[in-house]
Amino acid sequence: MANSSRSVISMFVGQCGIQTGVKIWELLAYEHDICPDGTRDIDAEDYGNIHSFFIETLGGKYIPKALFFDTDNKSINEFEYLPHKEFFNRQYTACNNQDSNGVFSVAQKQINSTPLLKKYKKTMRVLMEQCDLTCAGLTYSALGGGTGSAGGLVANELYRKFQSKSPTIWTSLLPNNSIASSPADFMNASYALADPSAITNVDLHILYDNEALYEIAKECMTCPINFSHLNMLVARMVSCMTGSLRMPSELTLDVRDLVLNLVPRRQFKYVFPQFAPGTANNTNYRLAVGDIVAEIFKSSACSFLSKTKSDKNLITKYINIALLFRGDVQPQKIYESLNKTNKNDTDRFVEYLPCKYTIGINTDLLLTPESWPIQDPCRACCAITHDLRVSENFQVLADKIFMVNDKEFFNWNFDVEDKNRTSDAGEFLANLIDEYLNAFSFN
Ligand SMILES: Nc1nc2c(ncn2[C@@H]2O[C@H](COP(=O)(O)OP(=O)(O)OP(=O)(O)O)[C@@H](O)[C@H]2O)c(=O)[nH]1
Ligand SMILES: [Mg+2]
Repeated sequence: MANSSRSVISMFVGQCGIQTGVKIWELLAYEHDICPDGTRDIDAEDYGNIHSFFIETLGGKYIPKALFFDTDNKSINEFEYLPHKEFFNRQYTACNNQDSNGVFSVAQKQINSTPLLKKYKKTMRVLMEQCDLTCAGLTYSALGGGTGSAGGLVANELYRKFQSKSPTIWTSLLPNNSIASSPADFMNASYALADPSAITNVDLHILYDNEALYEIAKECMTCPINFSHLNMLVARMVSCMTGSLRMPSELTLDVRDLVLNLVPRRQFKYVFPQFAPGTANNTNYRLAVGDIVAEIFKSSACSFLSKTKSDKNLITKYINIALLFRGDVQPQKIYESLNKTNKNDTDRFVEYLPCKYTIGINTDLLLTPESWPIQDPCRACCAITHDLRVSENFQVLADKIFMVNDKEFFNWNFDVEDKNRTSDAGEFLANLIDEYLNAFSFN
């Protein structure tokens, strides 16, 4: 059933993207009282904007406005074993049966030279027909995966073709310092970041890594940690980020505002999330607004990107921070806390932008499904920060790709085209790092 709500289209690409998507939708369904089979109690409270993220079918069920895309079929076939299997409509999935073996150019060829791309386009068209007004395209994938990188680019590009006037946000897993499934992950990530299509078709790029997520998960969950737990943390971030589009807000901050406020120039669009409270004990889960704000600025405790030099010395500098609050929070308390926290620290922000903070408040509590091993805090904040630490993480990536480039095995797995891509990607990263450093030193 088409409806006139402003729709957000979510696109989940590759294994990491799809598995993260499963947790995101489990959480969004739970927040909107949707059962695992897609039905919804008619007496359930109407948040008003349920149609921004869900399609109401003719049979009265609610299903995600989402596409799932992979070169192999493993992650999509897993839907069959989920309690939510009926909720994930196979009509909105597209896959082949062979992954890229972790190589960007192989994934690119598979996508472009098989019926997969045609199928994906068709799937997207069918989904778009369900949505009169579309206000954002959100893509999720691992930049280190062959499919996550090459397929992520395709997802963003196609969305842009269908909807040229609404922003695209790519939330992606960056391979990090110590954990990556293969050195090729670094190459794939750098190719995706430097690809001309990413430069033109992605408006905001949210980065996180598994090493940082493991650290947070260890603090707030007592069970042995696996990917699904890391994906729960990402799902909570997405719940905060999209709250204003799905439920009534005390202070609205929707995904378009995020792009407007966090991206001062086209090339500066790389941000990363933090979450407070970052640890789970009963005291922390009742933290006052002031303590939550202070925790965000301590940063290293709850950041979604691994620690860097700046974290340790606390000399990072911000362009802008979006603070998305959930729960029992009054605006006045936030303003007081921000003034207090930053009173003696005038150097913390670049000075040439009109505002330092962008704030959103949804007073609905951040709830999590009962089976998730995380407590529900009575107030929480997801901060999306644009700051110098991003360029430090890119420096790590740039160093890695030149290390991998020198290795013999690179010649076995990659071809001449990839070698050229590596030098282009290295140049792109070096320029970007320089531009960031200049922007941060200029006041
Ligand atoms: N957080 C998280 N990371 C994952 C998950 N699944 C895989 N990863 C990480 O993602 C990176 C590889 O990406 P995948 O998503 O497996 O690859 P892909 O996009 O399917 O691409 P192929 O190489 O073609 O298989 C590795 O660093 C994995 O550790 C997941 O569910 N959650
Ligand atoms: Mg895969």
